[in-house]
Amino acid sequence: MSQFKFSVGPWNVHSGADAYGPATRKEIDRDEKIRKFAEMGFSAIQFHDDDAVPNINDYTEEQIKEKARDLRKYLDSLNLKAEFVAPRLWMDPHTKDGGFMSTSEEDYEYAMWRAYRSIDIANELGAPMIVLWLAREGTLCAESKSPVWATKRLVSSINKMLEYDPKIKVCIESKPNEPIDRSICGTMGHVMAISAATIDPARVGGNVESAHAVLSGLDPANEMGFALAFNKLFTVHLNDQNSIRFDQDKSFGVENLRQAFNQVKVLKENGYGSHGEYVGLDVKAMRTTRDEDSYKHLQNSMDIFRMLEEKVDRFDYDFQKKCVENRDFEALEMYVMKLLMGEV
Ligand code: 3MF
Ligand code: MG
Repeated sequence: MSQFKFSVGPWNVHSGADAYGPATRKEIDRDEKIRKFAEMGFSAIQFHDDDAVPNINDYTEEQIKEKARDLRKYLDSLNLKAEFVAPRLWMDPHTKDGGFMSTSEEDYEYAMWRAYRSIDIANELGAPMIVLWLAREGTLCAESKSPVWATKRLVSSINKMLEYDPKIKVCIESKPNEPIDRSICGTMGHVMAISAATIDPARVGGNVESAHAVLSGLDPANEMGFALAFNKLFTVHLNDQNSIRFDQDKSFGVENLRQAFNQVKVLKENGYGSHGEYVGLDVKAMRTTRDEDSYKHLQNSMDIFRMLEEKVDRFDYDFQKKCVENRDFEALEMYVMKLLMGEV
């Protein structure tokens, strides 16, 4: 029995459209997805602000809160929690050149409006934090803005969010590139530095996405460990990624099983989840997947996580200790391989 609770976002079930071709599956209604997530055993839902309140630009602040309250009722009826709300700052024309780091004052104001509305929605849904995936924060043309100015802009924007609400936590989902060419906050190291520079570091932490770590050329388990060392791993986005190329969001563990094992291991060894953290998934179905299999990648990811959890439970720490004492890492490595292949 898994000791972890899982979360997922509505965007994890999608129609299969990509930059090179149209949809290959039917769109599924948000509430139907959420009902199915509950049935599959997820405990919480991750939301973008406009997943929670579609067409958010068309409503007043009060109307937005009212719509969020309706959604809360639906979640309650399914015994689901809301994990976080993330301002979607990459679709609207105002966010063409980023939000918090936009050089247009009007577009910056728009980004802050979305951040404040995300906090309002989180409060209505009972979610403790907002997540900032800084999609377009950085440059497409390196000379178009100063990285010093942009970094300071990120800190001051987060400070405004912390001031707006005395309880809300801000969780940065780092990513080194895509859709931006050069991002400002690429890794957990960057996130920890930004956190320390804010007015309330305890409320600013990180979301490690496995694929984003790989895109940075880093090991996802070590990124998680780094944030855990500072008590700042607020959530995770588990998935997998074949090397440094486009962001693939493959099912958890399918590309690099040992790397996935070590992610589960670092989470388990450090009591992740004991303060209400969820094991979040951020996975995409393949374009070839049929309508009837629209949720299979999510089930597979959860199943793989649980199977790896069992492997971690069986991990022989006495043997590991002996190997470390003898500096026999050949034996330790072979033991891990055998464990993963079901040979021990
Ligand atoms: C992109 C992502 C995003 C974020 C999501 C929540 C669309 O690489 O990972 O998924 O996770 O926006 O902030
Ligand atoms: Mg993600």
